[in-house]
Amino acid sequence: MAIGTQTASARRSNFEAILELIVAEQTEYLHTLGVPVDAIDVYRNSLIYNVPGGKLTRGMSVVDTVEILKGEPLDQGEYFKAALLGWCIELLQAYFLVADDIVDSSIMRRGRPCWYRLPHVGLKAIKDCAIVQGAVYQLLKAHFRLEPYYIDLVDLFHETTYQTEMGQLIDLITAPEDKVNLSKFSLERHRLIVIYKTAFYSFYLPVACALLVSKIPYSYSLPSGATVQPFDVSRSILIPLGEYFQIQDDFLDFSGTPEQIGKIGTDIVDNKCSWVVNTAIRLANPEQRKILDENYGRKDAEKEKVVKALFEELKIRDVYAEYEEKVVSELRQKIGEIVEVPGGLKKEVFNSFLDKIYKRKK
Ligand code: DMA
Ligand code: MG
Ligand code: MG
Ligand code: MG
Repeated sequence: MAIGTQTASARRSNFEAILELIVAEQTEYLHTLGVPVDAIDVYRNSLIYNVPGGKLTRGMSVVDTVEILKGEPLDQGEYFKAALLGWCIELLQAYFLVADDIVDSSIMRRGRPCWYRLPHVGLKAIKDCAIVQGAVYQLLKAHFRLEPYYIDLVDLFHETTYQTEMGQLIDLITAPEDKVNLSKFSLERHRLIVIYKTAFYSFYLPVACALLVSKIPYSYSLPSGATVQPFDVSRSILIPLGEYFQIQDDFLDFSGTPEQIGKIGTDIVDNKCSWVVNTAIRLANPEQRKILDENYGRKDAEKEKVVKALFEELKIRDVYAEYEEKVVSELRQKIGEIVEVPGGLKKEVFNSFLDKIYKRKK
């Protein structure tokens, strides 16, 4: 079947079918190690609860990117490898989220109680997220250890984990939920948090996995004689793209209606170090800053209204629209500079991400 002719829901169910194979394979593997059936059951339940059920955009973008790079439909083996790497990213994310929910004292995730809040789980969730993280490397080893790029894959997952957890740390110390201190906030700080906490694992990691499994070389020459470093080029586009994506998310949390975004924005009451409040901090005069200091991050609907009104007064919507046009034109420019040669990077890899998120309303 040609690229793009499958419906979105067929693509999703093909991808989901691979998780079933992964769970079955893991179960079988643990059997051969002599792990008792009751322990395997506990493990399997934590996988089933925490890994599927998200948007799967990160995982599926590995498959999309491998397809774009190849320029024709993948055979079964190629599809399996790409999808498996996609699921490794989803497993890594499950690990991040289970731990994040404990640290953030969150109540719900994906419309259900957070894993650690189930009565039979509690802080045993820490063990479960450590096992899920271990499963990533077990899967990489089982399926890629004979590939020349195996160590690069392992290194990529390790490095991305380090970056993401560092982002989590900066986020936590900048915006603790119980202590409002806007003097710690700034657009620069926001940028750092977003890049480390989100952009590396959500945008760069899927494409870097796709480049590795597609055996795109680390460096190649163009007819002009110039040298291209495709991983660096990808990073230079995907990190700002990931930043843009998170800024959209922050903006929608303030501007979107619940019907539109499918959730109720809570960033103001939760004291989030979001792009919106940081932009407001930059624009506010001393009086307006005082209003922010006294009303932001409080569990109080009236105070939330005051903050929202101030955001409108500061014309955050216009600032956002301007920002969006500027960042998108810079990204299009960078993507346009890619020179395509057979076996190398393609503009479509990045345009497909950008097309999916430009002016998104949810
Ligand atoms: C979640 O960040 C972070 C990672 C690395 C998965 P968050 O706490 O800002 O997001 P959420 O609101 O989803 O808990
Ligand atoms: Mg959280
Ligand atoms: Mg968090
Ligand atoms: Mg948000």
